[in-house]
Amino acid sequence: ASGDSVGESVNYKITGIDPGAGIMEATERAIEDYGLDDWELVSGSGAAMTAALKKAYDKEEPIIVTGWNPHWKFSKYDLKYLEDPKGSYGGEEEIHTFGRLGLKEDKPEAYKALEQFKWTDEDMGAVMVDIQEGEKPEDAAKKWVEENRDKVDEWTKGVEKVDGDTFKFVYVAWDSTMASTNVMKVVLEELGYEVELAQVEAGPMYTAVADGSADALLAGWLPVTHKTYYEKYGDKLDDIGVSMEGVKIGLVVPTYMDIDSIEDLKE
Ligand code: PBE
Repeated sequence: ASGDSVGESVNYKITGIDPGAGIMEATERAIEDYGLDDWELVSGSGAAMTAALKKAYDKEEPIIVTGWNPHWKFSKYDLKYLEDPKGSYGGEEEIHTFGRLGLKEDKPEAYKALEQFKWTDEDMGAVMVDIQEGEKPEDAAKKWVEENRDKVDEWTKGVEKVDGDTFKFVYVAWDSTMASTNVMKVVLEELGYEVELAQVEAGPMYTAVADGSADALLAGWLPVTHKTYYEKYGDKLDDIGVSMEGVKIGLVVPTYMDIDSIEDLKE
């Protein structure tokens, strides 16, 4: 109701995602940096966050979520990032592909495809929207690959086919990561690999590649989002390449909310 502070209107809650996500650490930092002592970051999952967002949005109620690009929610709802003058969330980031040490020697063909894998927010968005609308992740990925042969051909340029070698990706159930991991699964399968996807939490995703129990992960957000993971495991990872530039994290609200900056949460 009018007259209430933003904090009161959302019970001083920020709707977060899974506790291991880098955006959760960044949000705890924002709470510190901006002196939001009364505020609480509530953890859950990517799916619970988007469900809460939809529920609030349909009733035009206030809500503050941890958000990131690429994400289908920006095509479905009118949303805005809160300005972050203190830079708690960093700036534009890149998504890195990390492989286990020794991958280049053991699976040079898959390695080369991963090295050449690079796409855009718009590309990934098409896969994400199909998944969000109910298509199976693997079917949405196959459809994208069929419709974007020119791009896939760039990734597989000069890559020889293999005969049934295995390849294991670890991933977290973040919408963006599900899209990329399923697309690369399809691409490596076309090259002759038998590809396994293992869904885990963020910490185990990094440890699996660092200890060699998985071959690669496609969700290395740097320099800020996964800074802590990278400091811990970086020397046991092969930084294979950057699959996307200009990605971003922050606090996101519907445009009907009358605030613009994280600083407005103090009032
Ligand atoms: N995300 C999506 C992840 C990385 C990919 C922004 C939710 C995070 O660790 O916060």
